[in-house]
Amino acid sequence: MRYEAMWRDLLPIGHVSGGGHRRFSWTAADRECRAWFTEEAHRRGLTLEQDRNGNLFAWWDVPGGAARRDAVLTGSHLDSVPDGGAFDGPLGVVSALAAIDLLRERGVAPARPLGVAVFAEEEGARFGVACLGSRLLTGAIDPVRARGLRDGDGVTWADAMAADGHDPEAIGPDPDLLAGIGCFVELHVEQGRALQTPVGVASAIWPHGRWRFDFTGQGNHAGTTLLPDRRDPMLPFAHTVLAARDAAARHEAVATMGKVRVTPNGVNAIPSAVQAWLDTRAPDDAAVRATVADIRAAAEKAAGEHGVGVTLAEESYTEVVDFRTELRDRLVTTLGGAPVLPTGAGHDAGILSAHVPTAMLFVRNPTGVSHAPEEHAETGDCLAGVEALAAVLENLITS
Ligand code: HGY
Ligand code: MN
Ligand code: MN
Repeated sequence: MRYEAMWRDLLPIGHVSGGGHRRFSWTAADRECRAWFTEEAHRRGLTLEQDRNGNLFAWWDVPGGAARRDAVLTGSHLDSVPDGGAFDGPLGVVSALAAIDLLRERGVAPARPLGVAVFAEEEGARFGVACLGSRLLTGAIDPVRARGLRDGDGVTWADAMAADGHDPEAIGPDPDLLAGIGCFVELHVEQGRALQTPVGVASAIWPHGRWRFDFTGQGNHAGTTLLPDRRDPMLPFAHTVLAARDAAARHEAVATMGKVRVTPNGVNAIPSAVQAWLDTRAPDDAAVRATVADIRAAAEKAAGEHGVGVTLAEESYTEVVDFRTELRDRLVTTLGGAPVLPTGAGHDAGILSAHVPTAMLFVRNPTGVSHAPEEHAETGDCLAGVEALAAVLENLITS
């Protein structure tokens, strides 16, 4: 089993001096990640395919098997948030390949195809919509909108794909590929501190969404513009950040404003515009909507007081994902019992769950820290995750 060797080769890709990773779609780091996955797939004699949306699939097909029907799919993603940790995404991919190694060492012969997926743009870190690859595959996003998504430099998804040699006009739903998938099981590092055993099973993904505020004021000189003469968009933005925290506490939700873009972003210039993104999540939809409504009201009130314009656009929203299914119970039974817990983190499994039976395995994260360089999981727990995934996959591909 090449578990350590895979990490040795993968960890340095996109690693930055601050200790985290920057693996953004259609960049050099992404190309290196795809090359790494391609090599690991070929090393195992898996059939590697890239779909029309940039998702990668490595298939262990049944010898002489007919077309892929009722396939078992596992895997996750390799892209990261800015300065992301080593495990969010890669643990699911490395564990899937290592589980195949174990199954082969144990002489398991699949009765149905087993695939390992690497979904594109799961974090939405460059183009703004999370799980873009799985949303495109399932038709959960309009390909026209997807082609036009822009990164911070104004580069579109279409341009970035084309620069990497792929046809952006081809992106969109792939019902044939989807029809061949019988179930999807994603292993992922847990991104909270609720899991107290090496491995757990997901019960649900909280509803969550991303919104963009656009505050528009009047650019001006920082030294010569008197306070009463200012229309500074930074002020209602500041109010909105604090209002987000208050609203989340009020509605037992979480709200984050972690990304802001200031124009012109000069020390001695009053900004003309501030763009700020809101990420809000809660155990139920009503709490998310109520939190966003309160934050919007606070932003509009503060903007009005400062003579600043404000608009709010919903960029993506994911309904609650309920994993209480026969597949989840089958995982728990196969593992001889396992803790079942919800997560506030979004995953491709959440997108696919609307189309194929889907379940998730979590591996303990002792600190709960994620989306940061300090993200960590103990090797012993990760290897327990590989064993659990191998047991689940063996059960699914042989019966
Ligand atoms: O944002 C999320 O929850 C996931 O990491 N994309
Ligand atoms: Mn993530
Ligand atoms: Mn992830």
